[in-house]
Amino acid sequence: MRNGDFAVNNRFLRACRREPVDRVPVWFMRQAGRYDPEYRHIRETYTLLDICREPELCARVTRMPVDKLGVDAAILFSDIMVPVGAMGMSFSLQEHVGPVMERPLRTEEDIASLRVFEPEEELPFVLETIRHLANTLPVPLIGFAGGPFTLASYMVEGGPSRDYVHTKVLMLARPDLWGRLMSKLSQAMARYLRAQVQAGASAVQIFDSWVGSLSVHAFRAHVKPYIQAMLADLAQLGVPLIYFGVHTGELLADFAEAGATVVGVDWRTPLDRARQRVGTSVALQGNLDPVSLFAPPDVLRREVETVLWLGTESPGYIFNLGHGVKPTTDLAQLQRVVEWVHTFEPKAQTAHCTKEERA
Ligand code: 1CP
Repeated sequence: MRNGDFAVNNRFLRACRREPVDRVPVWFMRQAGRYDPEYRHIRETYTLLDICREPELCARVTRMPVDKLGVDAAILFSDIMVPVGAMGMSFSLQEHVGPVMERPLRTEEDIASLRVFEPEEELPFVLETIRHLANTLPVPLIGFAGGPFTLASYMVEGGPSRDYVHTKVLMLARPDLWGRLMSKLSQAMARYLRAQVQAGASAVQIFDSWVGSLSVHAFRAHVKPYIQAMLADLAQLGVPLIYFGVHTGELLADFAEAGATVVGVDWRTPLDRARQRVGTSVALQGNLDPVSLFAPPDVLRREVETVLWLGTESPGYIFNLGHGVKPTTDLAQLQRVVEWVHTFEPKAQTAHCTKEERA
């Protein structure tokens, strides 16, 4: 595989397809961000949304962790809220808080006024950034969008929430309106992700970070059908489709059943248990506790190795954290993790042997 004139490291894509790899691939959710002094310096002049709207700068920020950490994939620098603006809802990203809506979405009229937008028209800067990156990056680029439940939670609550009261009450008490909201969000995000792939993204991740706040039966009744439709639509593109949320141990089997080809796992569920739940037809991604990056290097190394042993028990494994890099993480710790992952012998992945055969 080549991007422009560069030979591209494709072990990330191979692992997504459960093919043998020379080394375990690694990238980190939120790998571009505040832990990096160069990013903090850029943020003194530009807001996060300024960066997203400036293709050259955005491409530079996307690339920074590839050069500094040696990760095997880049993730587009953006935010899950960027397309929410394009759907017609105003918001701001507030320091130490996160996304805050100008006016929360609560009524039938609010839902009716949401636009399933045309990405080329509303977010041309995202696609321009991707086109630029696809020709220059030495690793595959992951495009992304928020999952419908997670986006709905910000829109309906008006900002970050602990218990999602308004969102869940809308879902339970007005399933008709909830269905309209989920349809619009899943259609808009599928269209947005399709445009990202057409512009040059080699894989996509749906960040449904807060979907694990739902019971299994609520997920099945009120969210899964829309994820399934989204993933079926995107499957035609032939790229890996990663679906991720935190606190989702009980939902993992449903994630695989819904059509994800890579299932993201948070740190609470051991990867061997995750594998039992999802079966062998999907790849797994995860799941080092992001807080372990604050432990001394020898302790961190043991944690990394535990994750690696469990992850490489079966083919199709991508090392990652169980959630995003925390802003005060030491860059040197992330560099160490990449080195340890890359020097680990991925026995099961190359030889396809079982745990018993290896013992
Ligand atoms: O300027 C800043 O540094 C503010 C922090 C920040 C950053 C770095 C925000 C505000 N967004 C981002 C970029 C971002 N957001 C990326 C960058 C690409 C990467 O390197 O990974 C990505 C993938 C996201 C996705 C995102 N935004 C998610 C899903 C992933 C996750 O962490 O669960 C969510 C939930 C958001 C909302 C959001 N935006 C920003 C914050 C602080 C939050 C979370 C607020 C909350 O806890 O509810």
